[in-house]
Amino acid sequence: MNHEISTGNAALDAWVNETSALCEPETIVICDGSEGERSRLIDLALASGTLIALNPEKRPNSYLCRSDVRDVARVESRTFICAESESAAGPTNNWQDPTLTKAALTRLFRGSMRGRTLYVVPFSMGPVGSPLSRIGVELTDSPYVVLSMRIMTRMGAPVLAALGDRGDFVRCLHSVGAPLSAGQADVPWPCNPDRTIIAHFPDERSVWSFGSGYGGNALLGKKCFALRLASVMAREEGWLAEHMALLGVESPTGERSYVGAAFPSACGKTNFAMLVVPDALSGWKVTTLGDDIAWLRPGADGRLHAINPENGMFGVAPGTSERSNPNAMRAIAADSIFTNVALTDDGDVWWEGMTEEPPAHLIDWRGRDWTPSSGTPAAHPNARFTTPLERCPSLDPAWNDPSGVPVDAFVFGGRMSHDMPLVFQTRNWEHGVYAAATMGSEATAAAESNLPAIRRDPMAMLPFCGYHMADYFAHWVEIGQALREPPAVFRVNWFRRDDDGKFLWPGYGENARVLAWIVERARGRARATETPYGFMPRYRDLNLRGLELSEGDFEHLMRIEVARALIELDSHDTLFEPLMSRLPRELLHQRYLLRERLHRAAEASSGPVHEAPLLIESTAA
Ligand code: TSX
Ligand code: MN
Repeated sequence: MNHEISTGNAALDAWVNETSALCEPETIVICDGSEGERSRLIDLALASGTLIALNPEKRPNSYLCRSDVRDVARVESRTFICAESESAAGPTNNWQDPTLTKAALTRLFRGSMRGRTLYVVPFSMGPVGSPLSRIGVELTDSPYVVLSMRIMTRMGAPVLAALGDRGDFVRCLHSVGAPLSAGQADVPWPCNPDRTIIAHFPDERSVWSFGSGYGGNALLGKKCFALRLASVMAREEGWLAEHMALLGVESPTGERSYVGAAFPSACGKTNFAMLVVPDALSGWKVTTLGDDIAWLRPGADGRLHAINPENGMFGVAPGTSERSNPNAMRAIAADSIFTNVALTDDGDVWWEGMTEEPPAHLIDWRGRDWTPSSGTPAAHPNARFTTPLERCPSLDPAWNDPSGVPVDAFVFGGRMSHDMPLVFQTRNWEHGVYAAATMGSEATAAAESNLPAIRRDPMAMLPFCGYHMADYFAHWVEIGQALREPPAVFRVNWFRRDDDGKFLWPGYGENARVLAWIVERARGRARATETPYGFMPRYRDLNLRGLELSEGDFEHLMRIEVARALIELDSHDTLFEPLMSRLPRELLHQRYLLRERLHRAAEASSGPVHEAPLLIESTAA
């Protein structure tokens, strides 16, 4: 059991040896990221049944993977922030004592890799060698994780070279937690759901993940490192690690703007990141840098500069179609891994929403025969595609630029059937932080009132912030105050409905009309009117050419009913109350100012407030 480890980095060698002594793998492989290594891993995964080769004519170089039915999503209840103190983690995180947790994990990991190979996966979050990038190493006993990390991150020998003999790295330890005894046959998806735990140690920049092989639980560069640990690093070092898509917007004059966009789950963030501009908006173009995470740092020019730390997309498959996301459909046409989707009779993949008519026969995500009358989904609702960003047809030319791109605007959105307008620009940075902090999506309508319960998800970071959410808000306020040109901040809502329940806004590619107004507005050009919520486009301020959107429907789409807005405002307290002891005064001030603006609007309007939206004319930028 003595392995000669030589990665070129003494600290890494020592950590691998220490881990090997604890987990007792049969062999150790240091991953170089080569094509040969990839094909060896695929052969291994095919032999064990972990992967199924798809029809190379339909889906070249692509594979299907079916997880254990108990291991299909992130498990927030078993995800812990093991900060020094419970208050450092804050009331929105699960906290556990770091010393006790480390001791328990050490017992769990003892012998956990028996009969398996320990893969050493060096990876860079961000372009290799960029000052905005950070290096991590994942030690894992899952070939599926290695193959996925090879898509989702820059991985292998170039990263070890960049790390050098002295470089520091984030330690990511992962085991599926299912040791093999000698001669025992493996299962396609080994895991240990009863003992799953994902523990983050922000003070030592490490994460220990046991028992799950799935997505965010196991691909530790993504949510665990690039958001939970990185948010802590970012706060200490004066930058931001955000749950944001990153996109470029090119105007008809060839001017390029960059936008960071944060949405809670099920709002179509990946679709937005890869949006195809309709013909009616000729000359405008949207390009993609990333669909999930952005790292942003103040530059010498007083602006925020962003990179996407990832190298691939790990997108939800159900609902992805030619209509909802043609660029994604082209990206996943080859070189992709599909997890928990359905298999067609001709060796291709299918999921709910991919086509209007389902195929007559499929093998479902559990490996069983399926027909449209089966009464269960053919693909798991959280089924995923894993595909390299480089396959994305709308890829932005700067996606791999080590200096990142300057961000002109932030867009925050949620899913709201009522009340929340299609778009508004916040009045200034602090107001933007307030609007981002209070964003959310509606849950099912509350029984008593006819106002739906809103699940707040500040900056879409609730499950991903590695420290106290109030300190996170304060960090946002500070970052913007130090910028000479902070990004303009917008709220959007694609999901408002009319009285018959019909969506008022066509969404999808047509969102480019809103995006065009946003970037023009960020540059001080587009016109707007002042409302209690901020600056809003009038009917004539948005390019709505070729859309059948009546002025009446537009008015409904943008309407602010003051009485309901005041109730909405009061409900922000549910979010703030547990954070109150550390909440930055700027947010309390913004809440006060918003209330004042709404009260003034109520007084100014004659007659019932719900019939009188306040639209004060203004040309101010
Ligand atoms: O992703 C979506 N986006 C963003 C796209 C860039 N979805 C899909 C749901 C979230 C996963 C949307 N659904 C969007 C949207 O903008 N808007 C809607 C609501 C909607 C649904 C169907 C229609 C219109 C709007 N149908 C017709 O107009 C025919
Ligand atoms: Mn995400």
